[in-house]
Amino acid sequence: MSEHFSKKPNKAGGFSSLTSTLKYIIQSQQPQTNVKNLLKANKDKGFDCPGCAWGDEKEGLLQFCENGAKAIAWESTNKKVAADFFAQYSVSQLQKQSDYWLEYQGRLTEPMKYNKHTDHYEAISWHDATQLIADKLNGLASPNEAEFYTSGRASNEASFLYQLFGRLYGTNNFPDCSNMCHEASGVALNEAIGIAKGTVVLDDFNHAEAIFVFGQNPGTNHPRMMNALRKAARGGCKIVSFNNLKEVALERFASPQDAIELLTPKATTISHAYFTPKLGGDMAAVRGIVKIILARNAARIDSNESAIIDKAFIEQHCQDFEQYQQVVNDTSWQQIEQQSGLSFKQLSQATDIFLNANKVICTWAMGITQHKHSVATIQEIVNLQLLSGNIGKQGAGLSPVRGHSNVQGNRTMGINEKPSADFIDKLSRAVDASLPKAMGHNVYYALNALLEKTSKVLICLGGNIAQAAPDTKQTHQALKNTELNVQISTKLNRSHLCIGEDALILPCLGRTEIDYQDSGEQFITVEDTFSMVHASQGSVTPLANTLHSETAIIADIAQATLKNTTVNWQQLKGNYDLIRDLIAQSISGFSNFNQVLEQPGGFYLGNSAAQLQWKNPQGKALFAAHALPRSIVSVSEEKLHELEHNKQKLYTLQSLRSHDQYNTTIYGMNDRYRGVSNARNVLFINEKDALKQGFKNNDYVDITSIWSDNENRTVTNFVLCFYDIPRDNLAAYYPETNPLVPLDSYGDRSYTPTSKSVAVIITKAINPPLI
Ligand SMILES: Nc1nc2c(c(=O)[nH]1)N[C@H]1C(S)=C(S)[C@@H](COP(=O)(O)OP(=O)(O)OC[C@H]3O[C@@H](n4cnc5c(=O)[nH]c(N)nc54)[C@H](O)[C@@H]3O)O[C@H]1N2
Ligand SMILES: Nc1nc2c(c(=O)[nH]1)N[C@H]1C(S)=C(S)[C@@H](COP(=O)(O)OP(=O)(O)OC[C@H]3O[C@@H](n4cnc5c(=O)[nH]c(N)nc54)[C@H](O)[C@@H]3O)O[C@H]1N2
Ligand SMILES: [Mo]
Repeated sequence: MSEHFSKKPNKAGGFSSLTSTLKYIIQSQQPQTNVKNLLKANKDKGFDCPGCAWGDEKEGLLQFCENGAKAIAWESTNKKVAADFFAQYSVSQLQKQSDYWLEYQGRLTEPMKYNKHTDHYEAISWHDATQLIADKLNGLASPNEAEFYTSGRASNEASFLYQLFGRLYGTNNFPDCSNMCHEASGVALNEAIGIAKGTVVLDDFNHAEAIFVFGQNPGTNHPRMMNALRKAARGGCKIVSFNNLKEVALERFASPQDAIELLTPKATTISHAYFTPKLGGDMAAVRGIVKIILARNAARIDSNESAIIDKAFIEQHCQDFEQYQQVVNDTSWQQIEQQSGLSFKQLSQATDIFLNANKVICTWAMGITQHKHSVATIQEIVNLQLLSGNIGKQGAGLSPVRGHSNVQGNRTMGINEKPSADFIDKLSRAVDASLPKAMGHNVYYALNALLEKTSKVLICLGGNIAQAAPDTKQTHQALKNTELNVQISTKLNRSHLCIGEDALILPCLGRTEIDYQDSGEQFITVEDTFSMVHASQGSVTPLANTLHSETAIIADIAQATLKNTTVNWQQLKGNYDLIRDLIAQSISGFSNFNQVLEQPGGFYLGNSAAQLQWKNPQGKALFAAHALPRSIVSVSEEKLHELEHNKQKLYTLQSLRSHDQYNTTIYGMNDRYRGVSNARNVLFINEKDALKQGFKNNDYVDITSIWSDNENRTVTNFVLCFYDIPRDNLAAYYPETNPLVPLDSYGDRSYTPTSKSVAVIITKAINPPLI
């Protein structure tokens, strides 16, 4: 082994999880505050954990997990980044620091404005900052020259006001983190079942007989989902994992809340069967399962036995089954096995489990959504579920597991560059104003518009677009082209350092902090991945009295910008109940919003597909009949010849999260569940592939992506880690590998960067570090 790599642990969770939690609480230098915070996480009258969008359980003493604790402790630090900090460091100096260092400096506490003459950020009053934004926006030739980005932590109240402001100002330019995340799920589900959300609720996991988990690493990214999986597995439900890597939590998990599993080597076996498809191979894998089901069904019908597909469900609820059957017949086993990397035998085993269960849930996350053919892949998962009528019954359904804690709520509130006509109509009536209907910009179009300088102002409600978006060089250039870059943030990150003309940092309250306005203490609301809406209220004193809430910041900017506004922004800012009243009038499903919130645990927004109502134009659940993609990555014949000529091997690379990060926020340098310590520039590779190219474990390599333009996209000095990963596939961490993802390499119809399938070559490092 080496200084960085050791054997991966034989279980996830347990004692190591508890000690890691304590370590982060102590490091925050606010242990008392954070213990108080953790006791309130995801509890009634507490705050919603900013860690992920998983739903809350009704019972249980503690409702947080190791990585939620990290997120909370990261926010609740007593270190401040204020005017003196920016006087000490110029922007050029800050640019040289790592992402980890930048965020580690503490919480932003004062509004700051960039001074290009000194290259330093300097303090500015809230009033002057707000006025600067208003003047700049009002000076643009068209409202469509401004981009309003949102990251998925923003509350329902903040995101509702934000989109209302943007639309009253005159644009639908609402790029958001979801464009880089679950967009494909939204597009696929909307078309197929008439609603862009998952059809299950948390309790369904208690009733499922099988759970198929595709392309997701819940041990790290949705640790509270592990409780549901563990409980299900212990109750006899069969869990089947499809993951490019053997993720230890999906193999064996120990609950830190179970004394025996905590203190002994014991753990619960999670996956009954574990398959490691090739990157992008899930559509082929599901196609294989369907092909087996249809073949077995046909054989049974030939011998006068009852069907194994749910014919009644298909006839009553579905459309286009015949076309789909045809496409399945036309898909060869050779293509299925080659693209999925799984054998007929393995897929038969998965089929047996699927057919033996009367109620199946399919969950998925980024391993499914960040490919070119993600929409088609998700629709293939829908097809599988429709075949057995696994929608609209308890314990069965579709479950895209969302990332950011309120990303689903943001969309419900109208953060959407392509709003429906119904949405705009209802909102227009509620505020008695006409609103733009034309499609606006998603992240892809926003970055292009900034690159072309047809967009000039970027306002970001949270997030870190500079590091989250693909093609880092291009993305940074896009931000540097802005005439005004406004970042509403809690922590310093690279998006504050990519500056064109003017830039503002507007520091805001975090989830854990008390939000006090004119009418008293406020709470906000969020929607989880199961469409449950509930309140969230911070309880610790804000780190500085100069911090404003996101909601207040937006209301002030709106009031300063909009001349003849029908909305009383100051009133809304003073009392969030009034914002909720406006939401109740503007958005379907929220009537009596303030009243229904009073029930403990919040309220369920409902899901039409789960009620077997199909709200797409066809009024039926659709079997989408897509052929399998010709290849997973887009590389031209010409490039392939060139690589062959140069004897260069083409790999497919996925970029993923370590255990010590929250998206672009790096908490530490370890990835405990994969046996990695003190390193992030790591490239996971199959030993056979590496040896064939003459590489050893721990060798340093440079990675270059292959794309149709002549741009050189290379990252250097990644250390090779031999790993149990399919041949021809590689894995490395995000955001370090974002420079490799070409901006134009995006999902069909989702425009999501293909972060899980980048065509790359690897070469010996030109300038390896001296050891
Ligand atoms: N602690 C923590 N929690 C988080 C986040 C975080 O960064 N840290 N981020 C939040 C956000 S915004 C999101 S979207 C979610 C992300 O949650 P995940 O989707 O779990 O995140 P990734 O790390 O990108 O993991 C992708 C998983 O899919 C697998 N995979 C990759 N490609 C393929 C493929 O083609 N097929 C299959 N079958 N598997 C594949 C990878 O091996 C990996 O296990 O987590 C949320 N929660
Ligand atoms: N290569 C590659 N790229 C990816 C992905 C991948 O898997 N691979 N994943 C994609 C996914 S799934 C997502 S969701 C995006 C994430 O994209 P973003 O949501 O834009 O990024 P985050 O890293 O979550 O944002 C972190 C910053 O948010 C700010 N912040 C934290 N809390 C708050 C708050 O309460 N309020 C405000 N206003 N600001 C706050 C802090 O300043 C912090 O620096 O990245 C995408 N990019
Ligand atoms: Mo995400």
